Amino acid sequence: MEARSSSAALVAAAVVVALLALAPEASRAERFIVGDAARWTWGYNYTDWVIKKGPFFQNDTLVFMYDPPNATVHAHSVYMMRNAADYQSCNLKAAKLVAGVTQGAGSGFEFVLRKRKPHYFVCGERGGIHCTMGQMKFIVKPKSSACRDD
Ligand SMILES: *[C@@H]1O[C@H](CO)[C@@H](O)[C@H](O)[C@H]1NC(C)=O
Ligand SMILES: *[C@@H]1O[C@H](CO)[C@@H](O)[C@H](O)[C@H]1NC(C)=O
Ligand SMILES: *[C@@H]1O[C@H](CO)[C@@H](O)[C@H](O)[C@H]1NC(C)=O
Ligand SMILES: [Cu+2]
Repeated sequence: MEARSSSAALVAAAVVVALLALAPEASRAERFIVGDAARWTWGYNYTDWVIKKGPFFQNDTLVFMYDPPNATVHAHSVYMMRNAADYQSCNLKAAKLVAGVTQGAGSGFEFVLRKRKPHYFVCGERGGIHCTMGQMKFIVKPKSSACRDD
């Protein structure tokens, strides 16, 4: 009797484990506020943030939060650099606008990491000075969500 109920419990536990393993990948995607409490702003080390928060996986969401500019608040934006060289030098000439100066307001601007390629994010304000001097830049290369082990 004792043995039978404990083996029933084992079977039940195995079923739960099997169901968890079958859970769709998408439901495990995570959502990250870029910079956490600092949000998207001048002078925060986003390279360090990426190291601490990573790894990132395909379909995870990055949320960029920043206030729209006014007399006292400086403008920020989000651009994607085309390659590592442009990222290193903060050369915005071929950069693609991802979110304009007002799009980080409220609950923020969401970017889903759909592709497993390096994403070179920078702030494009002041002709690249927010990128060069303000450290508003980071690289994320999402891993396959099949590799998520949590
Ligand atoms: C990512 O999300 C899309 C849309 O929800 C889905 O079709 C795709 O299978 C997902 N990819 C992965 C690797 O989870
Ligand atoms: C930002 O963080 C990275 C990674 O921890 C570090 O290598 C770099 O020196 C930091 N930058 C500054 C300006 O402190
Ligand atoms: C500028 O925006 C900030 C943040 O949204 C707000 O707290 C502040 O009151 C605004 N200042 C002016 C002068 O509108
Ligand atoms: Cu900026």
